[in-house]
Amino acid sequence: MISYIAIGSNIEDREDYLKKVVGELKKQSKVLICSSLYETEPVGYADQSWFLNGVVKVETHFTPSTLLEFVLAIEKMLNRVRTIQNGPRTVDLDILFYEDKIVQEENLQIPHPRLHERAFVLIPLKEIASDFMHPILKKDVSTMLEDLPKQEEVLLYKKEWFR
Ligand code: PH2
Ligand code: MG
Ligand code: MG
Repeated sequence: MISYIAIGSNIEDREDYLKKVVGELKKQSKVLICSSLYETEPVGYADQSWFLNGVVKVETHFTPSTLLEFVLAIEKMLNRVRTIQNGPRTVDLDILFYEDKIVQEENLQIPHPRLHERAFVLIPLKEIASDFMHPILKKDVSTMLEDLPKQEEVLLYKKEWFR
């Protein structure tokens, strides 16, 4: 099954944390493509450092709930401490899509409920999946980005960062 996962970090060494994330993902899934990394203005809780964000496309045999356990285990392994909601984090992994499946459970919503509001997700996602259709909104990624009224700053940081 194909899944798109958003990755982010705003505690140094951000790039190194994201490389470690991809290394961990590779242990139990096939990482098909990584987007470029972008330097992004914090959204929500503003009094924190800028993030590095990207999106990876993986092929997995996990079910959605097992994939969630797997990404939470990676966050835990890389020392994510949850204090302030939306606050600084070593690594954050958010499942954006899982095939065109819709999951509405208390601890897991797929598609990610805020992905269409976030330029820091849509810009890297567009690089690797511009035509992918949101199964609820029925819009592809390019259209969701065009329809975004206000975009936070998202600056290209590095193209080839992981092979
Ligand atoms: N993640 C959040 C809240 N705000 N802002 C940016 N720029 N990048 C993020 O990954 C991010 C955020 C919640 O997970
Ligand atoms: Mg997040
Ligand atoms: Mg998260």
